Amino acid sequence: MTTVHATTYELLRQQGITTVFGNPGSNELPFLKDFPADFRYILGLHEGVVVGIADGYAQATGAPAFVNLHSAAGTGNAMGALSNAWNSHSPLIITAGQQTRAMVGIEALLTNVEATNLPRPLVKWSYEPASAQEVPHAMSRAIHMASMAPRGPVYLSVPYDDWAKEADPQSTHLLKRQVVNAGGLSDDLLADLLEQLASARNPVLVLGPDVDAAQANEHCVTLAERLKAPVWVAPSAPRCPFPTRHPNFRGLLPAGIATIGKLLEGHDLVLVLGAPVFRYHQYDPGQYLAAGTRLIAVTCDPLEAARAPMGDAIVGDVGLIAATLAAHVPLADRPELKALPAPEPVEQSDGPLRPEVVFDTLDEIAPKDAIYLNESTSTTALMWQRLGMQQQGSYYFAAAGGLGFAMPAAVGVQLAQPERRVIAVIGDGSANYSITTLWTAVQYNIPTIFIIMNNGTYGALRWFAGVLEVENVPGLDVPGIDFCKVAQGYGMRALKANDRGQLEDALHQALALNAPVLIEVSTLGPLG
Ligand code: TZD
Ligand code: CA
Repeated sequence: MTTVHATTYELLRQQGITTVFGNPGSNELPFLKDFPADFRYILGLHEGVVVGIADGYAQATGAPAFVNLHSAAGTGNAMGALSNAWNSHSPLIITAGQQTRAMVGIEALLTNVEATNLPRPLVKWSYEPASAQEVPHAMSRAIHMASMAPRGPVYLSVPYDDWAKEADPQSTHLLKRQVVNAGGLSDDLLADLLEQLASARNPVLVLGPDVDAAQANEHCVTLAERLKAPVWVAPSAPRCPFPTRHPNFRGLLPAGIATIGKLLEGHDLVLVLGAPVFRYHQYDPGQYLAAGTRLIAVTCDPLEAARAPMGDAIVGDVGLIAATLAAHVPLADRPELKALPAPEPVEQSDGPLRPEVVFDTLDEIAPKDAIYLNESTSTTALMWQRLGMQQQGSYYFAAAGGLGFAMPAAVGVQLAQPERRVIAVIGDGSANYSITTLWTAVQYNIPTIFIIMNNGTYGALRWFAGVLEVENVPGLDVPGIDFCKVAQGYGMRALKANDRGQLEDALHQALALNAPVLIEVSTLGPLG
């Protein structure tokens, strides 16, 4: 007889999924039993870390990543990470073990009560098969649901007694199924869009994370060069969709309504590709767009299109549409754009270091194709100004702003892209949400470099307290953590950098090693 276990593993194999990111419990052991030799298991010590690693891996490979969590408690621990994965359209197949069917109704210990409701609303689809025979079919649905546009996390709860049962012989139909999206522009839509672009006097491009996810950065370069249009990155950016040293690049849009409206003033047409319109943050009321500015957004996500407060939207394949526009848009009859001046260098030889110095040092020493993960919240704008990020897939940030993403995601990205070095720039506050990531990086020798920006405080919240004009707020400082000792406790090499010279030395040492390293830098806070 062929078991549900054997059939499901064969399905995963045929669908190209052979890595399991997990943290196991008793409900999951029957699934993990006789773990096939051609599969690999990556153990994370907390479920937020497990989903964070899988999220980084899924984003960097562009393929679905498989996660196995423990029942309700494991799922609950993963919810913060799931909020980021939901917002970044990360194709995650999150499975969780359920109690044995005979004991779900009596709610034995480790029953996942109303399992399918637990991860909502942060999943596209959530399911528990009605019978053991349905498990391979449900897994097949999960894979295709996660992978189809708009991609995103799905959830599957499987009672642990299902794995040993006999599979439906017709499950073999599922093994090699391919389900693909086709979502280019119709001739009419293309003609209309080209006409709008050609007749615009002063168009501007605003690019979002799904450009990078669609591997369409180069198409956007061509499009910007042919339109001779400036390029902004959409606010609260989770990825980098355009080379930051390109002459047309203007920077990261700030995340306020009025500020964006004013910044885009004077442009008669705003073309947004691959971003929600917009992911605002601080409340900055005002005009979404100045009078005389029109906006058209191209997105893979109908929910994004529907909820935008202004402009028209086209729901389709962002990569295909960017490629089509780049190939067809005529060369504009306007002067070429000039690059913005480089930011002023900051002279400082002793510490604590200004964040500008950290980024300038990184930019000078790190490989040009380094991949950056950012969770140093008060220094994001400086990072975008001072780091050259030229290639596809060079930057990742928590798409929902949920901290605890960048450390594990850095490990997932490094696992997906061993040929490029991953550098995670992490605030001392943010580092604590997923600190156990260090253990996984050490145990699997995943050579991510973690740079801890230690200013002793939740700097972004100090800034926000000023924006909101609130005073005497408790809980904003995090003094007294020795990150080198913490890293060493997890078995990781760790270096302290108290001034620029020490940072340079530490970076050279870390880059020479094929192993994970943590560098703790004393930095000045945002208020000096
Ligand atoms: N908890 C979670 C899971 N996500 C969050 N975004 C926050 C809390 C709130 N939060 C921010 O939005 S920024 C921030 C917190 C606590 C401070 C992070 O401090 P840091 O970086 O040391 O990492 P900076 O540069 O000092 O701000
Ligand atoms: Ca900090």
